Amino acid sequence: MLTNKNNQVKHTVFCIFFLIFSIGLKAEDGHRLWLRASATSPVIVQCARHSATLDIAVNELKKGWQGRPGETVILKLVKDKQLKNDGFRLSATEIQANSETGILYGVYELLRRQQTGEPVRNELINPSYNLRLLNHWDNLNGTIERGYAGYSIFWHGEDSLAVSDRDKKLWAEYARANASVGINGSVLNNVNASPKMLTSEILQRAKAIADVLRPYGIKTFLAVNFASPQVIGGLETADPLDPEVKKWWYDKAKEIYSLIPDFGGFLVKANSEGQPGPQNFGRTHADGANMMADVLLPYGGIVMWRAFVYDPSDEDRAKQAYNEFMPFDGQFRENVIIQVKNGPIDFQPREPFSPLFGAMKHTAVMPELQITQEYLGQSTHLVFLSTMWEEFLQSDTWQEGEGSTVARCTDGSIFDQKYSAIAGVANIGLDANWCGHHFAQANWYAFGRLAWDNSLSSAQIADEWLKLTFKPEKQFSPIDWNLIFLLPVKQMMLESHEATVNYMMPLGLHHIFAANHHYGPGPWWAPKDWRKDWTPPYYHQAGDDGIGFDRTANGSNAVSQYHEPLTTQLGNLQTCPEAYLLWFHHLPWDYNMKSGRTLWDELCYHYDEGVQQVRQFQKIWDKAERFVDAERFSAVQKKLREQSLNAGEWKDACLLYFQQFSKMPVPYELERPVNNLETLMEKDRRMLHRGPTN
Ligand code: GCW
Repeated sequence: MLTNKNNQVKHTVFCIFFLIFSIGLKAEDGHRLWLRASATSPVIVQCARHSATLDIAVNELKKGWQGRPGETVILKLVKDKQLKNDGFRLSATEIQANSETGILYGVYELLRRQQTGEPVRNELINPSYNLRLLNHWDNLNGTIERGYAGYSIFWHGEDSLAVSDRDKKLWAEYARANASVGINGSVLNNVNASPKMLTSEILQRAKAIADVLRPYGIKTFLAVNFASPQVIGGLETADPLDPEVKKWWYDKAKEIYSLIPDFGGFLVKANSEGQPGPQNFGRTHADGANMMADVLLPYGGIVMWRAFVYDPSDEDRAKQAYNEFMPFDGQFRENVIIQVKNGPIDFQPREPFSPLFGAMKHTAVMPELQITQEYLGQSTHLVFLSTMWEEFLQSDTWQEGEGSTVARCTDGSIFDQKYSAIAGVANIGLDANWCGHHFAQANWYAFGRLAWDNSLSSAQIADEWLKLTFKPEKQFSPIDWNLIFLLPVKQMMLESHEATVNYMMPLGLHHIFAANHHYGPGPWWAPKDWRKDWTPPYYHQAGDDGIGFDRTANGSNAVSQYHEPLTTQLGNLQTCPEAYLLWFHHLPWDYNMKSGRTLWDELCYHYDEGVQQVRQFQKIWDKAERFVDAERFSAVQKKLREQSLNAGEWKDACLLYFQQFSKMPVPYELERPVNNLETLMEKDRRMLHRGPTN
């Protein structure tokens, strides 16, 4: 009897426990991003004024307050010279700012601290960059160039321009997520811009989007096609010095500002990969950018002119943007910013920084990062990009002596520039979880946090994001949560970029993707009639004599575009970091590495290490199962399995292909290849029709 009763009690306890457990882990589709927390106690908010932005700030505090119950929080607009733009002063009970958006950012900061347990002291917090922008490569037909998370949240087709409540709800959620990490601008369409973007019908929809984004402090920008005056304006030319062309842009700007009074400006991809530009009319990049800048100036608008230009010439692609833009340094208007990709080629898994950073001393330069993982496993591979961006931002250009990091060269600390900015190519689409992979949300988050504070560490960002995104709503043993979830999963995130570099292109290898999908390996891919600079052999230069692109003085001399001591350091085998070795040097297969191994063996070790790292990630994730709701757990688990499989394919494809030249064995202590080269090449051939590599 007693035993029965005991059993019953045990059973009831178990049921209650089970109930709490399963409630705590209710399925999540990831739509709430890092904004899952809700208030645990009441708060009184004092704010002297009402406005759309301030009302959002007050509501956020009430909805998310986790501080002392019944506390009074004061939101105060001030005139404080120490505060830059959207900066704010923060204490546990008061936020002061010069602008309403500053107040909003202060509120999100305070709530984040409460949720992550970070202390709040009396602090003054200013953003690193004035403009912190997302670039959406969204086409008007709803597709997204290099998008891996479904269709566009902004555009559903040119015959589908009416704005629905669903659209508005989603745009508001998007704006809120951006504001919560400090992003304050969105370019709504692809840099490969349709001229139709500037037609009056499409601009109406842009206005509707801008109206939803505005209260969250987000300015709207548009990517424009340089030939628009010809294509939609019916003019005979788009020559930037032609008076009629100028007038066309002048009238267009007037129309845009009548719809969107706080419109931010234009983003332009000109004379790049087939896009029209001033050079089509015998004019220069400066002529083109300045004409647009003059048109936007009266309204306070800016032009972001991209430096991503290269031709199929004999010149090393890595040198071309520098060659093209340096002669114009100092010739651009004050409201032009040259937008430069982090590396000199194209968002590769690892690149040295572009030599344009710091070198253009009389022109504002802004970094362009790629949040969408075009070359980093798209929405299948778990790759936390923050470490890569941190490495880039902290790279020393030496342009104004030691410590002239890319961060300091672009945020106004070193060069006096009216506008400072940073852009990230968005990874956002209509998928329920916005980014395709639950962990890809961390890259959106990290971009915003680094744009706000370019000195943050990736460890800090990962820590915040994991707590906000995964902390179970029900209490678990904090020790277990820390030891089994937070610490190992954070470690996994921090290692994930290096792991990907290892299994894709270690030691400075780059652009060895098959065809145009930019997903799987294709070191062999080189159709005879194709542009050489769009084929992997152009980049890896593998042959019987060795591997790597010689960019020393004996080769393309790209090293000369860097400031000393970098030119010497990168050009010298003793001092060139091994992470960039094959970016700058062509070396024999038996070259002696620092480890004592031959170059060939070292390559094998890196590829193998990458595969082992992903296997380790799988274990970490599987162990963390009880701390994650079933829906997100299994989605990530499945993607990790695929990543593991792909990592193995990368390793086998590259090693078996390169082995044809090295003629050396994969070190016997390493696992043997499990895929045949022919099978992998055949897999790639089936994807060929997708188009060119670029
Ligand atoms: O790397 C290339 C991408 C293109 C992209 C281009 C660019 C928008 O493959 O899809 O076009 O970069 O940045 O302009």
